[in-house]
Amino acid sequence: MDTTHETKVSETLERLHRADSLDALEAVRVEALGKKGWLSQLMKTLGAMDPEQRKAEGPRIQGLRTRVSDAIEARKAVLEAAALEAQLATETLDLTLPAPRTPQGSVHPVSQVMDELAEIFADLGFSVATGPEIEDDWRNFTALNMPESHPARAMHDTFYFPDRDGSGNRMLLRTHTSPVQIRAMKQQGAPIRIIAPGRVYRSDSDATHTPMFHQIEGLVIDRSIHLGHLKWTLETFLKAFFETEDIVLRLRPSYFPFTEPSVEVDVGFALEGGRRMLGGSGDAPGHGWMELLGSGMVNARVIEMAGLDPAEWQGFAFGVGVDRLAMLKYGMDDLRAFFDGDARWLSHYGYSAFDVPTLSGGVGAPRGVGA
Ligand code: 2U9
Repeated sequence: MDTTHETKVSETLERLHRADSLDALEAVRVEALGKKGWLSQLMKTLGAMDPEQRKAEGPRIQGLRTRVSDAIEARKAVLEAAALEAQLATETLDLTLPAPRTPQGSVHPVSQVMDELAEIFADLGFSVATGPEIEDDWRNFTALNMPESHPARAMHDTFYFPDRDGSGNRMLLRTHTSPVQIRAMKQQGAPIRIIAPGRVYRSDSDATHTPMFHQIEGLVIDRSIHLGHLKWTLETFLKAFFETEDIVLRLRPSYFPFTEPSVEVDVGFALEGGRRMLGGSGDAPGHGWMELLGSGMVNARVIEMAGLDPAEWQGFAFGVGVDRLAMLKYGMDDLRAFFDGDARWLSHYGYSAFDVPTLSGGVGAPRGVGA
């Protein structure tokens, strides 16, 4: 046994025992096991020995190394535990400090208005129906009394797919949500009371038209439904939506292929400081009428094509742009901004998911409406 090496090991173990910080420990480790450390140098001498000598010396030197490195690890564990203890004893956590701010999303005005509408119509006994945005020609046009040659198809210019339906017509992006009502009538029959909210598409683009926009359509089919029911329903809905009793409607004769008679609905407003404020008759001095939505009694041919007997069943339908309703209620003036995804616009016009809801689910309507 080489007593010099044993002495070195004892010395190293002694110094390790005295090392009172991780830095001090590291210094001892480097002196023994660092590149130039005495134990590393000793290990190197093994390479220069002849095989017989190496066989005798190898296990001994390796044993020294193991004793030293085990002792280093053991001391390191003790010092690390002590360092953690010390840190825990001195560090405190102030739970009263404000939490760091995390970016917060908001509810898009279209989603907000959709929710409000679903709630208002739920109170009137309507359920929500949905359907695909890619439709066939029959459900989007023909079943709504717009056969292939019908001129009204031109107003619904849309986006077509190369894929064809069973009749050889190209599939298309729906131009209104009406195909949803056709599906519902065929599946559920009558009576029926539904709203169909969703995205619709037309080849149109300017400040008030985007190629994709949102619609909500309503459909009531029952026995003995008449225009009076339509007028009451629309009036009740608009009063709840705009959160005011002062809503005056004007029903104007119009034409849609899917309704007969067809009625366009205007709402009275007052001009106050250049802003349109809903309320009052549009015929009063300083007032005007603003077109809001389209509606009518469902055309008997549509009822028939949906598989119901028009002698037994009749009803009313209406359609309105959800984006337009949002603009009017919340005062935005450019429809395109709705779909730009600009975070600044969204944080200005978006709604907190935690806002206290009003009766309609809205967050309190400013009475001024967009130009
Ligand atoms: C069925 C039968 C009839 C839905 C109707 C309108 C009138 C209408 C426009 C409002 C603004 C479209 O978003 S808009 O550009 N809609 O004027 N929509 S009646 O009539 C239907 C729907 C389904 C089965």
